[in-house]
Amino acid sequence: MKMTFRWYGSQSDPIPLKYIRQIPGMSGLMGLLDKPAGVDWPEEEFAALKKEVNEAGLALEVIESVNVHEDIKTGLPSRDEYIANYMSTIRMLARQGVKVIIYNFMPVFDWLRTDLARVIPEDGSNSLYFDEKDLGEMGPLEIVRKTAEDSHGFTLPGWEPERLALLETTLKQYEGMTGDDLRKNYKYFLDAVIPVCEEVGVRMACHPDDPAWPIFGLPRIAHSQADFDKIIQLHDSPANTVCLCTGSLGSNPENDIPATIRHFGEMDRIGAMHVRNVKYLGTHHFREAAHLSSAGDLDMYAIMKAIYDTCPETYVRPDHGRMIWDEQGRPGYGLYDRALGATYLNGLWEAIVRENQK
Ligand SMILES: [Mn+2]
Repeated sequence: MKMTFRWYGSQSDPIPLKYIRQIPGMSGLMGLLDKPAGVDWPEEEFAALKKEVNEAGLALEVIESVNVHEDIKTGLPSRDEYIANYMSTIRMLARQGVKVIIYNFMPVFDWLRTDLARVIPEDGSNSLYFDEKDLGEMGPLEIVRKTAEDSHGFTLPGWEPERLALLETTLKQYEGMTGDDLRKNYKYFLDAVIPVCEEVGVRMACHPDDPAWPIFGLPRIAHSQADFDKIIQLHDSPANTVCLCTGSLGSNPENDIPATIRHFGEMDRIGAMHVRNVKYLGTHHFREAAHLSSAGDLDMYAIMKAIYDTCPETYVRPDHGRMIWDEQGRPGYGLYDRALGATYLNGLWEAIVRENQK
């Protein structure tokens, strides 16, 4: 297990790399370059980022959100150009030592919350929150406006302004599209990029829908074990893997997270793990919780044990944290609670390793 931390680059992340390095057991980043979907990433820029990260004593082997252009998802003729850029970016990242690319194939919205700072009454901290009842009263455009207002000026991953500017047009393109239509376009994409990944030694890792059910009538095809079985079968290869995000899949109590980790771990189809906890408040109603098992509804020990048993070499990062100790930062991506999360997960890991060495 390689413990990593998501970081947004020195231009847009208030957390210095030095602080991340000082979290015990931290070995690297899941990093992100601030590039619009569809762009061929310039190598000089990435090389500079890698140098900065390595000089801070951290590895940069996992890149998140090399975003897939909506034209690829909707199957427009312009997709070929964007796919060519994507393949070129894969080759560039491989040259720079990247092993895993996390992405998603969700229409329009990567993830959705109805409140980015809901106070947790028990301790006065706050966290991301979702209640479908609140969403019912807001259309997609309204929720986008609200999320932008509530994000303290930070660009949130998946909510990049250039994507959202085209929201109305993009939503129209998905009208009438079924899950099977989307999977057809997905297969076209994977058939192009997975052979490149095999050639250069990179794994693509698809992130689940969040929350783990359909929203706004959009086709969503990545929110259960059965969905990911289909995704893997679209182009069966060790390079076509899952970024198993426990909090995203776990937003739906019907998903048995440890069992799903074991299922894909045993197949060697887990490229990376996002590990966090959620607290169920009702049907399609939850908030994010501290990582500790007793703070939410996921069994974090069983999750770490499933990783230990089936994919012990994978990359793990703590995921969204609460805002605690009056920290002001990007919602979900403050320093303190994610550092506590990493430390807790490392503690579980040490105990599991020691128990199993007996
Ligand atoms: Mn995640």
